[in-house]
Order: sequence, then structure tokens, then C-alpha cells
Amino acid sequence: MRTKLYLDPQDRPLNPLLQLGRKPRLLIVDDQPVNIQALYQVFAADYQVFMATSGPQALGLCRDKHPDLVLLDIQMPGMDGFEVCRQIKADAELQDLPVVFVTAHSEPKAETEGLEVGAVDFISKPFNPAVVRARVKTHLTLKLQGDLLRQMVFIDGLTGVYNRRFFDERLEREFQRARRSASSLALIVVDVDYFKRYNDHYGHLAGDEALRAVASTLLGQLKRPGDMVSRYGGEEFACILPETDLAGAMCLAEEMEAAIRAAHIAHAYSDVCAHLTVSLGVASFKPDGTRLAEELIQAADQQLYLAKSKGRGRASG
Ligand code: GH3
Ligand code: MG
Ligand code: MG
Ligand code: MG
Repeated sequence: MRTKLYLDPQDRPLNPLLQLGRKPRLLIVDDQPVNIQALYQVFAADYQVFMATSGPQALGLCRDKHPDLVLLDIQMPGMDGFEVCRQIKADAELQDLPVVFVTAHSEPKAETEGLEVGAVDFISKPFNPAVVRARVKTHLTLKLQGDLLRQMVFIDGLTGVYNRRFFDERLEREFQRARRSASSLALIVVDVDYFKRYNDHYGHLAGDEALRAVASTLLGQLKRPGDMVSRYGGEEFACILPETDLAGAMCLAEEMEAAIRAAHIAHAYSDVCAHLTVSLGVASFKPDGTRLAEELIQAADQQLYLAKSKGRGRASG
């Protein structure tokens, strides 16, 4: 989960192409197979190439194959390249995907429109293969650097799970989604028990290590791809579980509690047992348009308070 970055000039340079660990994925879109062929020759050796001969097919491949960059023709029957680009830029999942137009058009009006709909570059045919290759490499490097930075913005540096910023965004998004689909959204808040004493006794560095262990243990309990763990603050974590009712969330919370206990992180000054434990507060509801995401947090917090007051080392919901 942690992103390895080489920022030290003595170390490997920050080259996301080297760090990718796979061939970059390129989508070539053109209604004329002969044009696709010409571009394919340029990139086949260094890229994993996907091809589409229409706008709708291109959008489908963007969603299924997750290309790193798109080379896009403008004139195509049905949906033209401008419209394909507009749709890519309007889609929250695709909007960071760089689009480069490769087209027989060379007039400034088309180039302006191409850049205005969100393309990063505009290449007129006939093209020089070396120039196209170099430009694509530049745009790809920028895109992958952006991906790494975006990832860093949303990851907690100590534990490697998502951070509070990501949690806030994701909770709002899942809340809206649950309201549209009339499904339940669950939240588990996790707080480490007697952690101040842990730090006082074992030291802050050991405390940091324990937080890393708690984070990875919680992460290891998730079963569905849509579930997530984030560090909410200090020694508190929060888990968002889409399409999960209270009974389902309580099950997972109890498994998390047991897993932390089973990790056997020694805690001689805990009043619960000789090992580190956590308390968990669980809440779930169907957002109906009158309630706010904050109310889900408040409900889970109240349950956390109950778990603490009933003796810690347990889940309440
Ligand atoms: P309770 O069982 O009621 O939750 O008691 P507690 O001691 O866990 O609660 P309290 O809120 O009093 O203390 C939380 C502690 O967590 C205090 C703070 O030093 C520690 N903490 C917060 N963030 C970090 C961190 O990043 N690293 C370390 N080592 N400790 C942290
Ligand atoms: Mg065409
Ligand atoms: Mg706390
Ligand atoms: Mg605590």
C-alpha cells in the first residue's frame, strides 16, 4: 500500500516510468484501421497497446483496461473525438487520463477546440514517429508523477492506510451513493485502548510501531473491495462499509477486535488484558435525504463511548 518514492538525488531519480513495474498502457482510437496500424508500429515494443475504432468502444476500454494515455482521432462516424474527450473529462474515474489528439486536422480552430475540451496535446498527421514517441513519453511521465502525488495526498504517512482527507471525501461520496441506491452505509470507528499508557511505558517509537500493526491488522480483516480503513486521527481509525447493515458491520467489528487481541501486542499497563486491545463503535443507516454524513460519525462515536464505558476491548453497535 505504501508508495515508494525516491526523492534523494543520491538515490534513484524520481522516474515514475521506472517505478511502474509494468509496460505503460496506451489506447489508440481511430475509425481507420490503417491509421491504428501506423501508431501501433510506433508503440508496440514499449507499450501495452489497446485499440478502438469508435468513440463508444474507446470509452468502454478506458473503463475496463485503465489505459495510462489515449491517442485519439477527431473525425469518426457517430461520436467524434472531441465528444469522447469531453466524456472522459466529465467522468470522475477517468478525468486524470491524458488525451492526445492525433489527427489530419491542422487548423488552429480544431487544435484550440481539442485543448479546450481537455486534451494535453495535439499532433497533426503526417506525424514523425520519433516526435510522437517523445511527446507521449513526456505526457505519460507527468501523468504518473501526478498519480504518485495524488496517492501521497490521500495516504497516512505513518501507517500506509488512507488518511483523514480521503476519509472525508469518501464518506461524502458513499453517503450520496447510498442515498441514490437506497442502500445501507456502515461506519466502524476504532480507538486503541489505554494508548497513552502504552506510549508512556514503551515509548513513542514503539507506539508508532503498534499503530502500524493495528492498521495492517484492521486492513487484513476487510473482505469486500469497496470497504476501506483510514486513520481518522491519533490512535483512531475509521472504516467505511458500503451496502452493509448494522448486523454485518457488527460482525466485522467483532472480527477486528478479535484480530487485534490475537496479534498479541504486549501492553502491561492495560486494564483489559496483558495485550493491546481496541474499542469499536458501529453505526449503519440508509441515508434518506434528511440525515447528514456527520450523523453517521456521531452515531458511531456514541457507540464507541459505550464500548469504552462497558470496559473496552469490545464492539458496540
Ligand atoms: P482510552 O482507552 O480511553 O482511549 O485511552 P487512551 O490513552 O487511548 O486515550 P487518550 O486519548 O487519552 O490518548 C491517546 C494517545 O494516543 C495520546 C497520544 O500521545 C497517542 N497518540 C496519538 N497519535 C499518536 C502517534 O502518531 N504515535 C504515537 N506513538 N502515539 C500517538
Ligand atoms: Mg477518422
Ligand atoms: Mg482516542
Ligand atoms: Mg484510545
